[in-house]
Amino acid sequence: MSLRERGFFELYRNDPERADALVFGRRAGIGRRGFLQGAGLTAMGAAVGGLIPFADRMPGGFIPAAFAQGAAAGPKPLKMDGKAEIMVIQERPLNAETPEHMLDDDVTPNAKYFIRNNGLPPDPAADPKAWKFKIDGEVNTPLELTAGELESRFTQVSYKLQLECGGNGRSFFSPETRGNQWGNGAAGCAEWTGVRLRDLLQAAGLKSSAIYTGHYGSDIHLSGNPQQVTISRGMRIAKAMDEHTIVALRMNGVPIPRIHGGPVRLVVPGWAGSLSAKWLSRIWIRDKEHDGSGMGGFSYRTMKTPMVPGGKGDEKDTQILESMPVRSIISNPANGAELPDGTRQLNLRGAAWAGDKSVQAVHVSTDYGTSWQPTRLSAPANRFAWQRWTATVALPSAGYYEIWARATDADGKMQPHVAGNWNPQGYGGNPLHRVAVLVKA
Ligand SMILES: Nc1nc2c(c(=O)[nH]1)N[C@H]1C(S)=C(S)[C@@H](COP(=O)(O)O)O[C@H]1N2
Ligand SMILES: [Mo]
Repeated sequence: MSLRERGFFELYRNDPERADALVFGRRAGIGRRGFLQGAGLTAMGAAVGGLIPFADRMPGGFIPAAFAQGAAAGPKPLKMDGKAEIMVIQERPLNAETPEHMLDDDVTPNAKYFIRNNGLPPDPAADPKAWKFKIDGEVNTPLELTAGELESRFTQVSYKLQLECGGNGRSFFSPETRGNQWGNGAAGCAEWTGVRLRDLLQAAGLKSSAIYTGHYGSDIHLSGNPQQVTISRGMRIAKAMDEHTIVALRMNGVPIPRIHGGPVRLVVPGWAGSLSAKWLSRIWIRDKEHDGSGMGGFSYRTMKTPMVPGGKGDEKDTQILESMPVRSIISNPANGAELPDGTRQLNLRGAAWAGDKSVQAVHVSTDYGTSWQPTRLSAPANRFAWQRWTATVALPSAGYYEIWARATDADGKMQPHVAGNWNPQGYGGNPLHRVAVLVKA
């Protein structure tokens, strides 16, 4: 990469508005962007490494995907036994995301699964089968069970379940919000095996006062203080009774790896990942909305009415984030892929999911959203599994392209072009996914 090109990347990273003005030109005082042409087109072409066949369709005010991702400083590959080199975005607590192109498997292998910790994992269990967990509160008979009893005394079920962090997509918000700056990769779809929470709640006998759950894990607060709870979220009883909400013992056929919450964790598919308590030690059945750590303030909440982006916001105008919004990813090719000269067709693969809902369509565009074509979208392996899609697109000549993917859920809701409904902690950011590719001349 030449100095000039690097300068351009840096300019986009450090001062996207100025880069944008340089490339697209801006008439003084009007703030309206022209089309990419003249010196701007040359500079952009040099920076992205080729012609831009659909330059005239590039929308105003956006950072080319080639600069928006990958070029960012920061993420380092994870080095951990049993894990692939996913991207570390925070070391303590450990948080790591799976780049979209590493989510290309129908079922996400344990090695590639994202990691989200609020505290420090507990010491490895000396005897995993002796791991204890209890259900108490608004039940007739509190249960105390070991992992071994969960396996031997209750029916085991297996489902492929999509799970994503409530903050997945946070980095797409502008202005930046508090929290881990995830792309789309704080998500995965593994096969989980365990006991339906419903079966356990029926065994304990719910009182009529039971309306909410509260979840506790045995991880350690960053302060080291054993009295302090890292995170304790809960859900309405209806979600707890869904047949896909499970107290899991196995992940993709093996005992759940420690970093993913083994020996026992909850899996609450489709809702914010924080409900899926790892190292599960207790489920407290409540007679009111749970008030544990992560239930108040702006935590895991979105705005009821739009607020000024970057403003303070009013906590009373928030609602709990439950089902996650529709999202699609392109898992092949990777952002920044270079394709051999003469390439005129490109096979795409990806995944899409939509919280409690199914996805009815995924569309792709190669011309900045001017035209869209439908993809071949598979049915989910079971409810709450993500759906895989494939498509073949034509690339009319050599040059720089962006592939955009946009999913539509069963209710007709689509991913927006930019993250909407800004909220102080950045939940629910689900803009369409873009990858840059370069067809060599
Ligand atoms: N005990 C405990 N459970 C937890 C967390 C945690 O910090 N402690 N993080 C939650 C969050 S915010 C997410 S997104 C998922 C991530 O699960 P993973 O690390 O297996 O990907 O676990 C959830 N369960
Ligand atoms: Mo999360």
